[in-house]
Amino acid sequence: MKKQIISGVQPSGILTLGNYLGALRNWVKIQDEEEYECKFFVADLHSITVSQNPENLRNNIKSIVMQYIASGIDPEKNTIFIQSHVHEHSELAWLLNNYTYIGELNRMTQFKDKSKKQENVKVGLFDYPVLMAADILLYDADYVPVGEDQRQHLEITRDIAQRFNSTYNKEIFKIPEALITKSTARIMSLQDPTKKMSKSDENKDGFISLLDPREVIEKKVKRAVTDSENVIKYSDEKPGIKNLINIYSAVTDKNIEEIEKEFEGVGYGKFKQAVAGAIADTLEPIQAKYNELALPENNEYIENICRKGAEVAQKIAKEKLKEVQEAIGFITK
Ligand code: ATP
Ligand code: LTN
Repeated sequence: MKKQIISGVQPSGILTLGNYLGALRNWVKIQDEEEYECKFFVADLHSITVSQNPENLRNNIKSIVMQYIASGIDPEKNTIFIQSHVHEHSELAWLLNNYTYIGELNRMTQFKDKSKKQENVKVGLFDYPVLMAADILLYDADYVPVGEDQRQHLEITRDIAQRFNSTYNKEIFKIPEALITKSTARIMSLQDPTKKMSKSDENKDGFISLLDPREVIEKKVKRAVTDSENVIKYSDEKPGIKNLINIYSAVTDKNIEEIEKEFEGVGYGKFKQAVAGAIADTLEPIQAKYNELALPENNEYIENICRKGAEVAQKIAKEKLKEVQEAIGFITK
């Protein structure tokens, strides 16, 4: 039996370099390992926990699927689907709500951060981690490859699963584990290196998008907030430079010492040019593939992938949901 992997990204915009290095790139690595079976979905149900324009949302959902494939996710090897196409996600989330405490949801830092930005805080935003637990538990996932910001959501998923299992004294749910790659777990904003890089940041200079052209990448990196020391040194006291070194290391596969040596005696200007160039080189092939997938004649190809993916996912999800309903005491059809 292969180890089961599941992960997703919200279609709240174009993926950032943070999403790519923290999540997508690890998915691509995992898909090549024989012992894993992977499912990657577009978390559209999650994205409406903050307001979305319908036209943009529609475009973003398809665009995320294309960005997955352009980043190297092979649709032949993996199941790719759109979350709302498998209604069992919403249904299990409702059931799990009854095994989740308000107190534990209140502790979620993502909720605390995002609710500050909503005038009337939505129930959906509060309930987000329960839907995420449903996404994971439906598929008996062993591992969930995500960035550091999702660790807390994985912990609550484990708690909910354990609570459910012990309520019915039966191993209905597998207890999943987060899979987080330390060096790229938290890529920081270029404008505020104490904050994570995020695709919904209203300051566009804070993030590099997967589809940014080379000139834009150069401009954003040049503007990146650093200190005034002008020395390329990896240190917690220099969060801006530390972040750029982390990014450079991730896109070139060089280690920190090598990088410090490479830029010894060189100022921030030269270093930033090198970082921007290395990022652009990494993103170039992804952008070329994306542009090809975005051609109208490939629309059907993308739709077929999603349709087939939803079928595969739903077969599994349906069975798990039934098991849950029976454990609770519902009469199933
Ligand atoms: P939003 O701004 O809409 O909240 P986001 O950019 O934070 O979105 P998500 O869709 O929430 O992105 O995250 C998708 C995946 O990317 C998750 O696995 C998440 O942990 C990871 N991720 C997001 N931002 C970063 C980051 N700055 N560094 C590393 N990983 C990240
Ligand atoms: N909350 C995640 C997206 C997400 C997810 C999931 C990730 C929704 N459901 C299940 C892994 C497994 C985020 O990145 N914000």
